[in-house]
Amino acid sequence: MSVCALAGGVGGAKLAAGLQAVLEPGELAVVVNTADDFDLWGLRICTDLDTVMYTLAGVANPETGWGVAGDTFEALGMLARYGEDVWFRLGDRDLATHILRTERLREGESLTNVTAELARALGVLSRILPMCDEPVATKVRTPEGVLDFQEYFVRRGQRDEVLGVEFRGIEEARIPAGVAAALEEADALILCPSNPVVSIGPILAVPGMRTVLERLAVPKVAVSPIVGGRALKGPADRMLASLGHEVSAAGVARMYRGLVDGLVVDGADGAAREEIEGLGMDVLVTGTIMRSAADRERLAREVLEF
Ligand code: GDP
Ligand code: FO1
Ligand code: CA
Repeated sequence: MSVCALAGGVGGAKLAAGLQAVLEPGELAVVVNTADDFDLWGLRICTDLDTVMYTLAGVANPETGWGVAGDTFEALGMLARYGEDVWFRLGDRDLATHILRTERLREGESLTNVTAELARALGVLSRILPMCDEPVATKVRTPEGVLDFQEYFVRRGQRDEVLGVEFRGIEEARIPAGVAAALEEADALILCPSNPVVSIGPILAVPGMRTVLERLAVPKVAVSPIVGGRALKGPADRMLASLGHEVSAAGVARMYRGLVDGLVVDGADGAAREEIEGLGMDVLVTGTIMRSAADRERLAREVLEF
């Protein structure tokens, strides 16, 4: 069974890891948000791609969900000695990924090919596919002005109210051949529990993507990242609220209406079943909080069955 999943970083990667564990090698393709990508010290950093790659390779830092397990920060310490502001925590092992990726991109290789090369070397048995090969950059409009995504997310700790988001460069983005092929082959489409605005949002905003996905004649299921009216981590709840969406599983259902046939919601949101079914979606109510590898696999199995 071929499965195509759409994912951002930490939340998406967890379900992707569960799917990879319960499927046969090669059956999973993960289309990943690249609008968080940015340049730092001359290096191209692709946070969501790396989070998915490290998680699927089993080397992600279990405490943070991002970065490499057991990483050290010697290079960062040296940069600090040179007087650099080291607000973005790049580990020594993680730096190797950025160094190699940057070199390959500079040689003219596509992000799709570079990512495949890195993932293969780490032993990843799934396809990790950037949503596009063109650079796209999320800009966050706040009362303090327009911020680069990582400026908003990491440097300022998501403290600013989000008045709007823009995916700069998205008009030039094209659906890569590898993504088109993965979607064509897929027997099911799964939207992971990722931030609907800044993780799934950019993927759907690649020109033509939403239409292609809407027309896919396979079962399509999303897992709600909102549990009991809150995000488990990060600013998704406040972001939905300030952008005028309802902060609930039903609010997520409305955002994905016409795109998915089913929504998986947490036990805490069981009362929303009728409202969501009223939007024309099937509902699966189950435990969706993934704390352990066993949780990820159990949820992945239930999602596939659903
Ligand atoms: P990021 O790119 O690292 O911010 O990660 P994503 O966009 O992929 O995921 C962020 C979202 O994942 C947040 O809205 C969280 O509420 C959600 N999330 C994280 N862990 C879980 C989980 O175990 N279960 C569910 N249902 N949602 C989760
Ligand atoms: N997130 C942080 O909150 N602080 C960091 O210093 C940080 C460093 C970092 C380095 C590499 C990487 O791949 C991810 C990193 N993240 C960090 C996570 C990441 O930037 C965010 O979780 C996502 O981009 C938001 O979706
Ligand atoms: Ca992200």
